[in-house]
Amino acid sequence: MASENSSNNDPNHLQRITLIWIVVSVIGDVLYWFLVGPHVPPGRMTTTAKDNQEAFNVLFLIAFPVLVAIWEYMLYAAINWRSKKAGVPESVGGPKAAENRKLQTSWIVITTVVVLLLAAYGTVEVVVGKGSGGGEGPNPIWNPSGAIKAETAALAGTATWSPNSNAVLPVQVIAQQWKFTYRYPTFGGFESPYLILPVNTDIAFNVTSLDVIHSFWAYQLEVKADANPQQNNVAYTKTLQLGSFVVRCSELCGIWHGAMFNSGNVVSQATFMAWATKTEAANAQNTKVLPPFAWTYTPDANGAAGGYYIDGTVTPYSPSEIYGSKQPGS
Ligand SMILES: [Cu+2]
Repeated sequence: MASENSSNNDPNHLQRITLIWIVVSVIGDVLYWFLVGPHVPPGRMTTTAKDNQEAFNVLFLIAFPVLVAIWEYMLYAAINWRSKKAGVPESVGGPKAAENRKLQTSWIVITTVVVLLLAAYGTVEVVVGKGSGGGEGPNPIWNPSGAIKAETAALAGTATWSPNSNAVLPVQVIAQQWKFTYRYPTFGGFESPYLILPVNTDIAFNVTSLDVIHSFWAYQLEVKADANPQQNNVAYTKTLQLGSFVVRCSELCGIWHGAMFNSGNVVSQATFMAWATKTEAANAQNTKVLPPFAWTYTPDANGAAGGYYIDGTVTPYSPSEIYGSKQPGS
């Protein structure tokens, strides 16, 4: 601070700093919102991705003025109040700063309000975003309408989905060392190594694991849910745009964890329908030897516990495990 007797001739620093701060913050925020905001990852392929992008952009709008305030003050102080200029040997905080009630109160009030508003905003985003693409466990609190009905029907084997039906599409994500498999209960429960989804559709991901803990992370869909053995972890999103996306395992799960990824596509509802019905028919023989659709599966290599293969006996191996045996139903 300048010395007491010269303070009357000083320009009004606070006013000057405030003015610069407002101009730089507004210009920066406007440029960001229109030029950068729409391109921020993970894009807008799903409702959760779009919400995520918007939330990030709102946080940036709030954070940028704070950043500007700190940088600007440092720069302003270095230029105007460095010791040489002020004629003091070294810069020290004066009584003006230490006893400034107004400044201290404003600081506490402003930072408290910002933090509380962000907490409220984050909570609202989770609720409105139906869990925001995160795994909500086996009994999700926030559901898209019709989701519970679709999941109950999926388990009963009576779930259907067709274009323009507005029905929720349940998709099971089965993780194992070191791959993801996707099961479609509305199409006879066939399994696919590719995640194909129809556009403009609510998707209910039912994520589970056959062995260790994995995590299903479909980056461009903004869906991330832990895959735990014997658990059905549900996550929702709604597809909005056509395109391809990448799925990665995001939980260290063994030596080939880094290679545990695959990809998928959001396609038109008609294309999805054609793919699903064709794959259902092509896979019918294989689907028969799979365990019936369930929320979780017990890997049971020899079938002795009756969990994994439909051998229906207590013989050590199911027919499909005996080399050269006929496939059931063939
Ligand atoms: Cu994994």
